[in-house]
This record gives sequence, C-alpha cells and structure tokens, in this order.
Amino acid sequence: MTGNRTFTMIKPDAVGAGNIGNILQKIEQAGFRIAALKLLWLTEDKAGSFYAVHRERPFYGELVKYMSSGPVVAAILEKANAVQDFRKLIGATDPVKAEAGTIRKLYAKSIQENAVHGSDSDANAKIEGDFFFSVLEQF
Ligand code: 3AN
Repeated sequence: MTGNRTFTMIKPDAVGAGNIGNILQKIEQAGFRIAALKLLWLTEDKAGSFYAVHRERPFYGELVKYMSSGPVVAAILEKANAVQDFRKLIGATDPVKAEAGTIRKLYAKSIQENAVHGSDSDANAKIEGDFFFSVLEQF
C-alpha cells in the first residue's frame, strides 16, 4: 500500500530566485493538492535536526548552512502514490542528471542547491510533515 501524502520544501535557492509561484504551479498542475503550506526561515539547529539522517555524510555541515541561509516554503502534498510521483516530478538529486521538464532540471542550481526537497518514503513523509505542521495546520 502506498500512501497519499508527501512532504516538500522549496529550498532557499529557489525562494531567493523568485520561483515559489512557478514551482507551486508545477506541483498543482501535476495533480497534487496542497494540504499544508508555510514560508519560514530555519535556524541551523532546526535544519540540522531535519537532516539528522545525513549527519555522517561529508556534505552535512554545508547542507545545514545552506538550508538555514534564507526562507523556505514547506508543504504537505496529497495525491495517490504521492511519494513516488513527487520524486518523479522533481527529478534526480543532481540537476545535471534530472530529466527534462522536472522541477530540478528547470530550477535547481547544483546538487546541493537543488530547488526542492521530496520525502523518500511514506514513513518519512509523515515524520517530516509533522516536524513543520501541527494537526491544526494540516487539512
Ligand atoms: P534527495 O533530496 O534527492 O532525496 P538526498 O536525500 O540524498 O537527496 O540528499 C539530501 C540533500 O542533500 C539534497 N537534496 C541536497 O541538497 C544535498 N546533497 C545530496 N547529495 C549531495 C552532494 N553530493 N553534495 C552536496 N549536497 C548534497
């Protein structure tokens, strides 16, 4: 059984480049319903907790600095097969390898500044959504 919700962030590079509207439009046009949405600025501490699974990876320090370098848009998205379909819509982690028409191909700057986050499993989608949104903020 696959779940019907995923979690995304529009990352500081894409927010800074003025692409919030373009990216939300791609998401809605792909059939996702926005179930929660907010603009916020992560502290290094909060960004570090969010990416704690990557703590041992060589790029962790840089990733935390980057993710706390400016505002992000956090959202919960709803659609059948949400996690898998959303990862297809955003494309590969490295925009050079992302397929034409994907959000990362269109808007990402590099493998780190890659425009959007997408949960990698139903379990993580729930954990990540709850990290940003209270039950009163999820519709
Ligand atoms: P994805 O976001 O495609 O699931 P992950 O989970 O492997 O990719 O990586 C999480 C985040 O860490 C990426 N979105 C990207 O910002 C950053 N990242 C991943 N790989 C690298 C790398 N080799 N160098 C720098 N940053 C990276």
